[in-house]
Amino acid sequence: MKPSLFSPLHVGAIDVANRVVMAPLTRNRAPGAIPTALMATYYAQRADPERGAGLIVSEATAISPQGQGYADVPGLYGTEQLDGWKKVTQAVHAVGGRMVCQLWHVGRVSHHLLQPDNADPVAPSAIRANTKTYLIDGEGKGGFAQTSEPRALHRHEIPGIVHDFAAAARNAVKSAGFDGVEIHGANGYLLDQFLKTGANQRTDDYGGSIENRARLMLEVTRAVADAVGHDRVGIRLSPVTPANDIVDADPQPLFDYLIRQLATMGLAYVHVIEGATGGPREVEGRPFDYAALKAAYRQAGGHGAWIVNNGYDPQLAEDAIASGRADLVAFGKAFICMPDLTERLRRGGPYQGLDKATMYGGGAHGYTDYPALGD
Ligand code: 8OZ
Repeated sequence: MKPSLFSPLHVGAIDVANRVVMAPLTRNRAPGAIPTALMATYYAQRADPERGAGLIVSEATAISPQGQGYADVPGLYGTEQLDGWKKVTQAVHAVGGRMVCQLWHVGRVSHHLLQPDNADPVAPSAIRANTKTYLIDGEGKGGFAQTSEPRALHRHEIPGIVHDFAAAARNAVKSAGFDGVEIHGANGYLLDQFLKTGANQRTDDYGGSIENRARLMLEVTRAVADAVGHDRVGIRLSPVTPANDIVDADPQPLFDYLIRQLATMGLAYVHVIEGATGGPREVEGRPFDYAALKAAYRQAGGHGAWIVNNGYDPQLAEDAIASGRADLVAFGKAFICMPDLTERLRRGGPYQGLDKATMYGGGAHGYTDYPALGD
């Protein structure tokens, strides 16, 4: 029988009850980087697999103070943060949900006001991203600000970045109770910056050739897999997104190499953003063959699940699963405004819309007060 959005699946060591994934969504509601009780409510509302996600990917979570690039995003490096996350995972597990934590280092997409000792953000090269980050002003109100000029990481600092990813992964699974982790390799953040020519002009063994530019992401993935078990690790990629001012001169061979290396690591899943993150599925001037990417992964021995994301409507999602083009589909904005999205997909609606004004920062409004069917 053909699988549907409502079929169960083994995602590495994680058994999921359906193929509907809640995508990672930054919501800026963790003051001091500490997850709150309100966050536990929000995730638990979306975690019952009868009505909600088969798998939740947490909002992007900083692996270290240096990895932070926005106000009020959570972290994974301090005891209070881990205790906060523990309450979230307990609430999710109590309703039968599954949840992985997205491991995040923003690299150059930060502001010195968000960095330890007001230091410059770090990056592969000292090239500023033409993008904005989110700060809290003196009055406690949120606002967007241009990112700061970064400094290039010294060669000797790179093992520390790998170490921070592995330590955060261990914290996530062993202390905070997550079912696994997702490495944030997408959207113009640190690992994507190393990967792509637009941000990486290094002349050492982490820059230049495809092999060199992919080195950090592969080292991080191996270290994280060693820390928590390869079958509890996923990775998120965005081959052609322009998010956060990122670009690569020739993404198809870059991602072909990367995916063939990842295929040897026994990962639980690969999660691919197709097109411009949160925007069009086709990016002008940046064609990309996603079927070839998946074929290369399978050909090189990659057995894990394949998650697709970006602009999926119910029909496109069902077709992706039924055709075998993907094993799971991740929904972002739809899960913000429909906690019971899976139930609505099963019934063919009704669907309700998103209030964009409450996406980043704030409290319960636009967060835990979207009604489910029958509320
Ligand atoms: C929206 C706002 C801030 C951060 C990403 C973590 O794009 C993000 C993000 C999205 O991956």
